[in-house]
Amino acid sequence: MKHQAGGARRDDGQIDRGAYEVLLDSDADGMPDWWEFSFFAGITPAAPVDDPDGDGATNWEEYIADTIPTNAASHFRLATLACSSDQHEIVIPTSESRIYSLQSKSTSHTTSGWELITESLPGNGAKITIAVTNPTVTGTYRAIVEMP
Ligand SMILES: [Ca+2]
Ligand SMILES: [Ca+2]
Ligand SMILES: [Ca+2]
Repeated sequence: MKHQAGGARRDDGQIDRGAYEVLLDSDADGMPDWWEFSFFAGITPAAPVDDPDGDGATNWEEYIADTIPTNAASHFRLATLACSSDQHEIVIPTSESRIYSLQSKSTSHTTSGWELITESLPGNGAKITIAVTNPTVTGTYRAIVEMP
């Protein structure tokens, strides 16, 4: 079982605004029952490592990213990368219920790790463009999606 902050909801004709809500995970695979039921015909057909829509993201990754595990067009990855000498534009598809970070790693500094560009960026359900001005990096960008 997992807990998460609860929001207001109608329950038996009353408004329930509990501080925490229990997420049942009857088969203990990391994905809550409500999520498995909403996309699959029960809680056991959806193994975390399966990729039934063939988009390269496992069911567990689609749950974390809040993408649709039965739609190959719905997946989390950098959508566009426009580069010029003075600006890189990184486009990330987002969900309103997730937060995002962007990191970069230079190929010119072989010992350096990932450097943070921005973090705790709330999603809005649309594509978010992050402009990296005066980029010094020749290398790789990566986006990270997390639950709030
Ligand atoms: Ca489960
Ligand atoms: Ca998938
Ligand atoms: Ca998908």
